[in-house]
Amino acid sequence: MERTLNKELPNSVGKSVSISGRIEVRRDHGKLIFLDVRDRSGTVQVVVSPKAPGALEVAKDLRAQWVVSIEGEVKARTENTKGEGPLGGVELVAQAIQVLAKAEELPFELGTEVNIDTHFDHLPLTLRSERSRDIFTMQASILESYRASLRRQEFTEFQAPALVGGDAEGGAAAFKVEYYNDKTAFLATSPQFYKQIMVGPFERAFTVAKIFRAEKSATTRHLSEANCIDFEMGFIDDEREPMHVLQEVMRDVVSYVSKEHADMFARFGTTPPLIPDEIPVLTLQEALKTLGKKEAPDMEPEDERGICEWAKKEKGSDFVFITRYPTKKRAFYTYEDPAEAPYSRGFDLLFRGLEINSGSQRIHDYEALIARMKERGLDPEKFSFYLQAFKYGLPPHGGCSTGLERFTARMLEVPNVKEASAFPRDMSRIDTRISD
Ligand code: AMO
Repeated sequence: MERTLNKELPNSVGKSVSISGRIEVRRDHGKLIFLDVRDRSGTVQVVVSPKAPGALEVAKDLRAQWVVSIEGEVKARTENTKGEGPLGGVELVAQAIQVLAKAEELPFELGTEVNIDTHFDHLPLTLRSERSRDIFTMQASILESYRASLRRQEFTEFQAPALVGGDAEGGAAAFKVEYYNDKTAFLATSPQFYKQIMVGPFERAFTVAKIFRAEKSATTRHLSEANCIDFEMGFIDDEREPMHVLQEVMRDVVSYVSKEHADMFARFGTTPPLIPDEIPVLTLQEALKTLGKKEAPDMEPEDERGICEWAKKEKGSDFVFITRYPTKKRAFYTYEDPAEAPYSRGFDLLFRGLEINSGSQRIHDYEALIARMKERGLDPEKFSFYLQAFKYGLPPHGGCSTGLERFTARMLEVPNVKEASAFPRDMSRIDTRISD
């Protein structure tokens, strides 16, 4: 019999159908066995009774996570036996059960809270939990709406390389890779150079890129491999223009996920983010002053949390921009207007206590860029490929990068960014633990 998806069962009352899915729970009630069977469209209750002795015999062996096909008749449940969820109004009375895959006894009940390392050790299993499904459904929605917003704003998507000849950030630690002819290559720390080059052909370009960071940071904010959504745009006057595009993206994403995933926000005990008409913008020194702190070249994680609390309370915003970081604290390609020195045209976007995006206006003048490289002790010869973009003329431009895992984690107020990476890599793990 052809497969019917669980979501179709409310339209199939009285009919005989075949469903396929995974057993979430088996409950024994006297002579009856109840199964909760999940497929991609939802979970439905199956009743197995002695009226179908063959099915009952199979059902006695079934356990959580077994994969089955079940034929039976769809019945409406009465008002006082209705279950939870959108399919709680119907059940399938089993006539025959076929086992497609058995599962060994689980190391713990799925959905119960386990230590985060135990969760990561068992990802092929734990990713099946409702919590993980929610996180990665949310992530997919964020990415989809982020892309749609950039396309609407006339950006063209391109694919950036993951294998590169050097480190684009001139400072971030890179992973080395053995390349041909004894050449060392690196895993990209950022698609930075490539998105700037793509301003040449497209004026407005974006990419969803893997970034690899070898910093020895064992925190709840750092992954060794992350996904970033990077855009770059030409013909700007200053950093306010990419900030404005980013603000529109954030508004589009928030609007989409608020509409699509109200139930998820509730399950995670949070609410859709607040985003006012204009996201508040503070210079670094204004932010520190607001927090009652002395002048400093950067913000500590506790300052990021503090200023986000302020923005929420005083400005009704879960987002806040911080601008005017000292030029020397930013990447070498960051533009500094002489009138604004020693502060640069870089910015960060903080969201619910964490930096999720970083960007700037860039140096677009060839000679000025070479001068800045030399100032930083970087050899322009090593950047000759990238420098061609400037040698042959690039308009004033700027852009930024959002960390997808950080954005997802803060969207659902998940405390550890690693939980928002389906297969997290960090100092102690590539799928399995590197060492104990
Ligand atoms: P930056 O290094 O700030 O800027 O990275 C941009 C964004 O990427 C995310 N991110 C990370 N997420 C998880 N783990 C990490 N180790 C990690 N490192 C970075 C953060 C961060 O805000 N080229 C510039 C961007 C630009 O100027 O356009 C850059 O790479 O969310």
